[in-house]
Amino acid sequence: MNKKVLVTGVSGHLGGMLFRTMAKIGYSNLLGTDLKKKNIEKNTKFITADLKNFQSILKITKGVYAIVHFGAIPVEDTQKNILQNNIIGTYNLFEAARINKVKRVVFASSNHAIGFHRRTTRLNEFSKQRPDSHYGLSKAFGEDLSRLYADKFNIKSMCIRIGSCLKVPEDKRHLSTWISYEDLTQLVNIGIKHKLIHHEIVYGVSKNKKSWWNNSRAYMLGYKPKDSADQFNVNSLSKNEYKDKMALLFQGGVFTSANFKGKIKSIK
Ligand code: 15L
Repeated sequence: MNKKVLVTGVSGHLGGMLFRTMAKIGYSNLLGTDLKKKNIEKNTKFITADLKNFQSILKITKGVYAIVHFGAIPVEDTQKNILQNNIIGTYNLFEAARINKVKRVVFASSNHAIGFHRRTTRLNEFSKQRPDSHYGLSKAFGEDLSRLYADKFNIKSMCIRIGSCLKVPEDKRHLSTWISYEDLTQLVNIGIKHKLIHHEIVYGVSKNKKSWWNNSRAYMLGYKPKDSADQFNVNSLSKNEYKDKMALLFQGGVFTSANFKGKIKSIK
């Protein structure tokens, strides 16, 4: 594709990975952005910008066809930091996209938007959001914001509720939540190119037997995961999370038990 695609958060783990893999699968007009330039290969286009600064986002979204939005704090943080970086940052991005007539956004949502669902509940694209943290709440907000901008302004979007995107699974929870770099790249590519997308929620997960998510909507859109957590040796995976009994009950794991003051029994 030679239309201009902006990737936010390219100095980070997944934004950086996508910036590299998308160039390899034929995106010839990529622009990367982040707060600081880190691990960016030579001969790639990069502009330093702060998502909190609307004017600078307005500038870098000019002439852009699609945005792959991975620029955010990727874990739990203070309410203030999440509000500024993830919520206001995402709002600025969509508003700039509307003004500059960007056609598509692929939004990096997270399993933490649905983290307070129990591990025994199988979810699909219609399942209720149940954020497990300020971070998860910012992802739920991004999903709703993108739905508003799709319905009201016809900016097509795909929200990927990413499980655990790592080179290899590292603990037992990842047997359910893991997604490989290649499979995530495939989903992002569908989000940019699929003709029938309006607003989509899909799960960013490989073909894991133990997955908690019915990802049939992603399959309908053509997703064919190549990898599976099943291929890894369970015995070599870290069992550390098993010290936290509450985390074991809920899909969001340790994000649910951190600072928990509620009643586990009441969370059905
Ligand atoms: C996420 O959304 C985080 O960005 C990542 O650091 C992991 O915690 C992942 O979810 C996960 O749930 O494994």
